[in-house]
Amino acid sequence: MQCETIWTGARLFLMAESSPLVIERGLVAAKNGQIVYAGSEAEAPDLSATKVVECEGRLITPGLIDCHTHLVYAGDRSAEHEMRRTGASYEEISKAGGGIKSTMRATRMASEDELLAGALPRLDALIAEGATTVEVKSGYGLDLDSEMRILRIARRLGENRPVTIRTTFLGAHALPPEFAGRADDYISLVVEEMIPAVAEAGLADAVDGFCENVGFTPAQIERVFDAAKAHGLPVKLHAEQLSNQNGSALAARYHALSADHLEHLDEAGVRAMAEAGTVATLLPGAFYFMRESQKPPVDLLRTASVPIALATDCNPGTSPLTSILLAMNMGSVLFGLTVEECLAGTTFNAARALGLAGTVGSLAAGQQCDLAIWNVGDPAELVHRMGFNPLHARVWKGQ
Ligand code: DI6
Ligand code: FE
Repeated sequence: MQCETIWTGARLFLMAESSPLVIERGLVAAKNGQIVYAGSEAEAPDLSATKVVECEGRLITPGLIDCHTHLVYAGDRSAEHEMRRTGASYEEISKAGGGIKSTMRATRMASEDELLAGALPRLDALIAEGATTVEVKSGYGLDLDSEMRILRIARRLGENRPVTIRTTFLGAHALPPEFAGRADDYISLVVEEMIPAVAEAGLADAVDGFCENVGFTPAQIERVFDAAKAHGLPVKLHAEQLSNQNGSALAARYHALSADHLEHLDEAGVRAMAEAGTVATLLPGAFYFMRESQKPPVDLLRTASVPIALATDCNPGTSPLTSILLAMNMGSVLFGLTVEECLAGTTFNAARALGLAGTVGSLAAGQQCDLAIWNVGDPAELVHRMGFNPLHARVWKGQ
């Protein structure tokens, strides 16, 4: 078979099934931006290519996937650092004029070009570590125009860089000040105007919400999910981050792609997620940054075979993290995930959390040819080290 590019002499971390497998002396072949073969050189079919890349024993993994970010925002929350250091809580910071609403004010005032210019360096940091697919949420606009603007910029990120961008509408992130004391009315706006407009414009691939005592109630999230469903959009949910609201079970009832954070998830929630096939996306950056102590129930998730994804949650307030490798390290050190779980969490399971299973996230024929080629032999090195980037090369759609 004639291909465009063949990478030879590599160790392959296939992630072809949910159980990973390292192949020594492996080969990946690409044609028309897709993988046509990934596996051992010895068993490869007859292949020729215009370009042959000798990998000299380097490790190839699927391109990494950051399946939960809030990359597009304006403003700076570094002043909150000192408040947090001296013991202020998330709620106290918010009451003092910080928090999501301070980012909302800055974001509403920023132009599209300013927002794009602010988001690109964050995206570039992820790309530099081998990310080939990145999810981007809205949620710092909180009015129709600003939310649409954020989603348009998210799409533009994908036009400006060689990366697959998936957009998520997160209008139900926080209550904007003009709706103070009228959360149900704001949800009506989200449901009756924002979701229809966003869906009509094709600007969102999914709909998310923040189900929390400082966010929205399960009943309000249900209304958001009903509207998403009516417009054919899959849902996901920020759930059980600071308290147990049974948001994950609610998400599971709507066959959510993922429920995210999950520190306060209980056994019933785990069971509901397992039955629905909802991915558990863990966000250790936020856990670390907020110095939380309650860990997500990893053992229960494993026992119930709930797929676990890992992401940066890159946002200006609670997880100013643009390193997917550090998220993997934190997933292992703080939550006890294995190396295989960390890698599955940023490839195969992250793809599922975005509704992209079968398209990206593993090295298998028919998948988009997204590769991360690392200057390491053992996958454990990717998880073990901190603040070191061993990426040798990155391939997106075969290029
Ligand atoms: N959970 C979080 O941790 C972030 N959003 C959310 O729903 C907080 C975002 C912020 O503080 O700006
Ligand atoms: Fe988040």
